[in-house]
Amino acid sequence: MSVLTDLVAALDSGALKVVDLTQPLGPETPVIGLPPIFAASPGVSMEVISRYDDKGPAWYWNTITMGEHTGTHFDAPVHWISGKDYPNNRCDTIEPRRFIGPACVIDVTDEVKKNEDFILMPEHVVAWEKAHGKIPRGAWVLLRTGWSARTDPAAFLNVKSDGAHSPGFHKTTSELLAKDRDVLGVGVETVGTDAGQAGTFDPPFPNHATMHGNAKFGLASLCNLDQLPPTGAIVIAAPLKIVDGSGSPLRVLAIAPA
Ligand code: 23J
Ligand code: MN
Repeated sequence: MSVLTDLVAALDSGALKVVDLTQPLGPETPVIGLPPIFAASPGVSMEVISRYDDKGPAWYWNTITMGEHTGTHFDAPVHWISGKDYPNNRCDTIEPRRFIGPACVIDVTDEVKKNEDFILMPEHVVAWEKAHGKIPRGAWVLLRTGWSARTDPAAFLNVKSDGAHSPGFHKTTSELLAKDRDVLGVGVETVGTDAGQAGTFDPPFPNHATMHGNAKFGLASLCNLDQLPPTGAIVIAAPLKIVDGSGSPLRVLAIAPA
């Protein structure tokens, strides 16, 4: 079995690189704001337990509190009502094989520069496939929008008088990816896997409804997608094994040709 020793040798030689697709996680991490009629998800708070002091003379550690869907995070099927009855649909029960797959990176940075409410349509996926080949079963489809360049939290969330504005997927695109291409899930650079205006769509939050309604996953607040090729990388995205968890902050790693 040489594939694993070959993998480590390629990482050591620099033929392959590890790309960290994860944003820093801390009190400054932006969190999604839903309309005030819905409960809010708290961001990160950290409290020192001890730091080489009288509470623990030789050790440093913290208590952290946050919503499950904070920062770079994983959406499990049970997160949405459409995915609530699938077997193995929560953080602690998903088959771990399903955390790893080839990455298909769809670059719509130019479109999003022109239109911050850009919605990915099935035609865009088909055009991408003409150039790069058919999305294989079990892939992570990553929507590269350039949105992670928005390091100012206000620009990242981009909330206006009529709500948030950020790119996302059309319902029919989510259906194509989930049902026909049988992906693992989709990953985005924005705070959630639906467009900023998706609460007004029919159905509301169609990507969540469709992905999770087909037992697929979501990855939100990714970065460094510009360091990945359109195809040829793999992504490892394993959430914390939270019992009955609907999602989890996680470290998302890609292995790509250098
Ligand atoms: C709940 C309701 C709407 C949305 C979300 C959560 C997320 O984006 C999320 O983190 O899953 S859009
Ligand atoms: Mn989420």
